Amino acid sequence: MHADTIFAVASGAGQAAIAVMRLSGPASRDLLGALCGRMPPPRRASFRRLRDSDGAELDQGMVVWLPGPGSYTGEDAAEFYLHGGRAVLSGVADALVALGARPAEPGEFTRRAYLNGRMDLTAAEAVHDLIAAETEAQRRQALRQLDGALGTLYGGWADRLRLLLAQQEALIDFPDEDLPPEVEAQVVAELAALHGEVTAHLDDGHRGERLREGLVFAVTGRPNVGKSSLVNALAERDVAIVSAIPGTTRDALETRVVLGGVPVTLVDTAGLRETTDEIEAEGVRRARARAAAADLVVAVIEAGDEASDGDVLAANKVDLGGGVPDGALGVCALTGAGLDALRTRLAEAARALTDSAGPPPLTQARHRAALQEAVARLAGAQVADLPELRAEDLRLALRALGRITGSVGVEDILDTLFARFCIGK
Ligand SMILES: Nc1nc2c(ncn2[C@@H]2O[C@H](COP(=O)(O)OP(=O)(O)O)[C@@H](O)[C@H]2O)c(=O)[nH]1
Ligand SMILES: [Mg+2]
Repeated sequence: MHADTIFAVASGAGQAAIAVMRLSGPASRDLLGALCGRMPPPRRASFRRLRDSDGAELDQGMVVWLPGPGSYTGEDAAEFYLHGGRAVLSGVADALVALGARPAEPGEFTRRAYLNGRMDLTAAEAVHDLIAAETEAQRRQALRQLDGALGTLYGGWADRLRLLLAQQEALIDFPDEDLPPEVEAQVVAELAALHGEVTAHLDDGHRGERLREGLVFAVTGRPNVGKSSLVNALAERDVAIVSAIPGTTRDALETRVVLGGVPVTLVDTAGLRETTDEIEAEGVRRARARAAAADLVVAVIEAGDEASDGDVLAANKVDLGGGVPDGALGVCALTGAGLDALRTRLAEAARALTDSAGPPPLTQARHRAALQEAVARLAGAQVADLPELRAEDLRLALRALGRITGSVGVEDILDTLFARFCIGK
C-alpha cells in the first residue's frame, strides 16, 4: 500500500461543463469528509458543497466515495464531478494539497491498480491503448486486451510451463525411482506443443501491432499520373499540390485517413523517374524508401499505360479514354469515378492486414521481445542434453513470460510503461 494520497483531473484539459477530479490513497476518507462536511454513502453519487478549511465554498456537485479494495486502484478513493473551470479546479486542488494530498504522476492511478493486483500489465497497457484509440477496430482490440484476453493467454502458458518445470525437477530429483516412464515422454511432448503455440502466436504478420500503431500505404508511380490528386481525393482535403508540371511532389507527404476501421497514413511520393534535379532525386530516393517500408503500395498508372508492380493497382485518368489493365481499378481523380471501389479495396486490405477475428493477436513490441526470448528458451530446452540444463531453460522461458503480465521482475519497465500515460489515469 502507498502512503501518499494522490489526486488529478481525469477529464481533458481546458474549460468544460464538468471536470472529473479523482483522489486515491489512505487519506481519501478524511479528505472527502473535510471537503464535504458529511461523508457520502459508498459508491453512490451524492450532491455536496465543497468547502476549504476556512469554510469558503469552492464548488457544488456530485461526489462519489469509493472505498477500497473494490476501487479502480484497489485503495480508498473518491471522485468529484466539478464545474470544469480553471478557478474551481485550482481551488479544489489547493484545498487537497492543504489537507496533505499531492498531485498524481502520469499513469499513477493505473500503476497503483497494477501494484495492488487489480490488473496485470497487459490490461494496464490496454487502458492506455483504449484512451489513445482513434478507430473502432483499435477500440475493440484494446477492450479485448483490457478484458484479459492477452493476460489469460500468456498466464495460461506460464501455468503450463510451471507444471512442466515441476515435472522436469521431479525427473532430476528422483532419477532412479520409479517415476512412470510416461513422465519424460509427457514433458517432451508438452514442451513441443508449447513451443509450437508460442511460435504460431508470434507468426501473426504483426496484425495486432499494426492495428495499434496504424498502417502505412505508399502511393507510387511515374510523375504526373495523378498520385497527388488521388491522395487528396481519398483524404477529402488538399494535402498535396497538384499540377500539370511533372516532378511537383518532391517530398513524401503524409496524411491520416481511416480505412476499414484502421488508421492509415497515406504517403504521397515523388514520381519515380530518372532526374538530374538534386532535390527531386532525393524525393525519388525517399519515395522508394517509403514504398519499401510501407505495409501496402498503391501503384498508380495512367489508363492506357502498362500495368506496374504494386499491391493495389489504380489506372487513373479513365476520362481520357485509355484502357484499364487486368486486375487494375479504373479511376478518375477529377470526377471521382471509381474512387469508391478504390476506397473499398484499400479498406479490405487494411482489414486483412490487421484482422484479429481469431485468437487475440500480439499488440506490443514489448510482448514480442519477451515471447521471442521464451521461444528461444523453449527451443533450447528441447535440445538440452542434461536434465538440469533443460530445467534452467524452462525457468528462463517462464521468467520471460512472467515479464509480460508483470508477475515477475518488472521494476525496471514500470517507469517507462506508465510514464506514457496521461495524468489522472
Ligand atoms: N484528365 C484527368 N487529369 C487528371 C486526373 N487526375 C489528375 N489529373 C491531372 O494530372 C496532372 C498531374 O496530377 P498530380 O496529381 O499532380 O500527379 P502526380 O505527379 O502523380 O502527383 C494535373 O494537371 C491533374 O489535374 C484525372 O483523373 N483525369
Ligand atoms: Mg504529386
